[in-house]
Amino acid sequence: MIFEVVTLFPEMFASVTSAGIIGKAQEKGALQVYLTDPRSFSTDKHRSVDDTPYGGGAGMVMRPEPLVAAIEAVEAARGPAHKILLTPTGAPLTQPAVLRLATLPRLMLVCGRYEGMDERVRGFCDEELSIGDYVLTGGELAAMVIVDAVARRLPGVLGNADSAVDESFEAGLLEHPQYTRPALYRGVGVPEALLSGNHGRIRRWRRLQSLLRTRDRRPELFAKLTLSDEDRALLAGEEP
Ligand code: 6GU
Repeated sequence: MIFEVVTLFPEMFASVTSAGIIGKAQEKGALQVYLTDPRSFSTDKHRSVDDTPYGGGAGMVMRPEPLVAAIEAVEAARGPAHKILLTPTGAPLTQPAVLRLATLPRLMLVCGRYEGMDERVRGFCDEELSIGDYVLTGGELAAMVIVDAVARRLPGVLGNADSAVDESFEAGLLEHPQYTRPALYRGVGVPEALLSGNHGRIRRWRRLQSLLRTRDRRPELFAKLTLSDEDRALLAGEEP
């Protein structure tokens, strides 16, 4: 997977590209991150990338020319990409969207900054995404979230053991609680089912915990679930 990031702050991406699992994946060749700064495509003598808003008001607006020139230069250099504009007005990022993006060969993440960007840039992108209902100073952190979430779905990035971990979230459920040693920690024990050695019981306990957590913490996700007969029995009994 090739990630093309168009950003006025390429240095912000050093933490993602050099550290941890994503850094290793890059060394292994599972993914590549190219950074392109629209400022280098600004043609005026001050290399400006923003201007005052038509109609007046506070703040500055990103000019369309340097951004679109950067988008076009990236595609001319390395080929067409699926172009995502990062904006708080975009569609919310979800795990199904992450899985869809992970199937594409080349993603371009276009980061906005300042108070906003000229509306006409939208026409040059394929979709708009937001990472949640809060406002960031720019799209960079959102782009890093997407790189991380998509990268961990690519073949060879995680070990097999890790890659199964979010299957339940992808099924619309929150993950069940996990425990490791010691069996008693500051007076708190480990649920007996997990110590039982009974694989059927452990699986049912985990399933019930996922269902209960989702019901209690994320009722809007729970409402969308299609419960199996076993799920209903587990919830009715509430103790496997
Ligand atoms: Cl993609 N950009 C900005 N500026 N703020 C956000 C966001 C994106 N997603 C959530 N908040």
